[in-house]
Amino acid sequence: MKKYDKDFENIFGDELGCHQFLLPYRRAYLIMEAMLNGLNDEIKSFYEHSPIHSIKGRVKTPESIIDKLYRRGFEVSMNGVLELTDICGLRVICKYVDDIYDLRAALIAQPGVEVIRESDYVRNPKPNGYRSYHIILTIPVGNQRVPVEIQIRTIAMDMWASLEHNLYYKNDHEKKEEIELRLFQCSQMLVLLDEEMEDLYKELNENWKEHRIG
Ligand code: 0O2
Repeated sequence: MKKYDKDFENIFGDELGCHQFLLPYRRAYLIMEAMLNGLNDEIKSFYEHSPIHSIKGRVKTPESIIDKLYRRGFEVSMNGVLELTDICGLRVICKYVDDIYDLRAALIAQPGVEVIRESDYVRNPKPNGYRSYHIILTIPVGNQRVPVEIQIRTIAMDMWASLEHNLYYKNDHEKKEEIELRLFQCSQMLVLLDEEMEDLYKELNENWKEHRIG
C-alpha cells in the first residue's frame, strides 16, 4: 500500500482506525447477505422457485477506497470516503430477468431498508451494452445507517460484465471501436439468451405466474 501511505494516514490515522472505520461495513455485509438468503428461502417456500443463483461481494480494501477517490475526483479525505456508497457491495446473480424485479420488490420492502437511489440498466442498458439493476440503500447497523450497493443481474448479464471488465483493460487504441462494437453485439445476444431461457422456464412451469410475488 506504499503508494497511498500518506493518504491512508491522513484519512484513517492508523491500522486500528481503519479497522474500526470498516467494522460497520463488515457487519452491514453480513446483515445484507443474510437478508438476501432469507428472502430467497422465503420466496422458494411460497412459490417453489428460488430466484437467487449466487451472491458475491466484498467490503472495499483501504487501497481500493483511496483509488476510487482519485478515479472519481472526490476529496481525498474522510469527507470524500463518506461520499462513497459502495464500500460495502453485493452482487446478486439471479436465474431469470423477472427474478431481478421480484427480488428488488421484496428487498426494498424489508424493515430498516431505505433506498437512496436505483438505476435500472436492465430495462435501460448503458450504451456499451451493460445490464444490471443497481440499488443504493442504507441499513441500520448499531446506531448508524450504513450505505450498501446491491447489483442484481442474471447469470448472462454477469458473464458479460465480468468479461467486459477484463477485456476493457486489454483494449488497445487501434481496435477500440471494433472491440466496443463486438462487445455490444455480445450483449445483444445475451439479451436474446435471457429471453429464451425465461420463455423455456415459463413453458415448463405452467403455473409460473403463481410462483411470482408480482
Ligand atoms: P468498482 O471498481 O467496481 O468499485 P450512479 O447512480 O450514476 O451514481 P450507477 O449508475 O448505479 O451510479 O453505477 P456506476 O457508478 O455507473 O457503476 C457502479 C458499478 O457498476 C461499477 O463500479 C461497476 O461495478 C458496475 N458497472 C457500471 N457500468 C459498468 C460497465 O459498463 N461495465 C462493467 N463491467 N461494470 C459496470 P465502479 O464504479 O466501476 O467501481
